[in-house]
Amino acid sequence: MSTDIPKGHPRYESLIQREKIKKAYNEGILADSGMIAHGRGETFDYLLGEKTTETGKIATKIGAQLLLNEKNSLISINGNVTALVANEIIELAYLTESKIEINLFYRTPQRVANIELKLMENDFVKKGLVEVLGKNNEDLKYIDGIKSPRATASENGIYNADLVLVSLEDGDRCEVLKESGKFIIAIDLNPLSRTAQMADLTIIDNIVRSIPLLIKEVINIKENNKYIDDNIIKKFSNKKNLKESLNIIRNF
Ligand code: PTJ
Repeated sequence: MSTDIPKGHPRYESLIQREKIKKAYNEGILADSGMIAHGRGETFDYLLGEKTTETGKIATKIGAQLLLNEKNSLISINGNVTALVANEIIELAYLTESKIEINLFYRTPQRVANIELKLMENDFVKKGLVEVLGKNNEDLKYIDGIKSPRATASENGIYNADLVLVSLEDGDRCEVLKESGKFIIAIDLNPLSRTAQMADLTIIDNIVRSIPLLIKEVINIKENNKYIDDNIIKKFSNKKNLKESLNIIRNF
């Protein structure tokens, strides 16, 4: 059931996200477990004050620079990401010349087709300006270590990418991606999740805020030459970043 949510509602943003999640489920884009994952995210978002933290902002700036630096970068998307930020992800991929890959934990041919259809509504994809991989007609390989449908990877995409941006990812797969030598940027609201802990750079933020902010930072770097200094990148400690995020939650 869809509801008209009044703009003045104190939980407007949160309720709009729920509507998007429900719609994507009804369209066969979201896995049923995607609703549970979203609920877990909501809890952490609440505890983080439902805004991008200072540590989240720094991680995002660095993430933007790394995405621009890396020529072989890939953005992995699943049902939840498609539900919440499909167009924004495509814009980010376009701006950073990254490929997109549909990579599902609960992979079914029907869900892949539904997600592909959704992405095809976007002009960048329609015009072939952003490449979408991981589709049904591809001969997918298995990422070493996980012999299940959720571990499939396109040879020209995740399998051979040097930098992978993952969001709302499963910890096992993040670990395997990391072990295969890739640099992993993760977006996850839970600083304790295995994905957050395994990644090289974790943006602890809601994807609905972090992707638009990544886009803003990428544009800032490209158009205003606001490069992030190498020293800042080298000095960045993901462990410290996660600890600071946990402290924010503790002091809530
Ligand atoms: O579409 P599929 O088949 O690939 O399935 C996707 C889900 C999300 C169901 C699957 O990857 C899964 O079960 O994920 P987990 O293990 O529940 O992990 C999801 C993580 O994302 C949790 O740490 C949540 O806190 C976090 N999260 C949830 N919503 C958001 C979020 N992080 C950022 N932004 C959100 N909006």
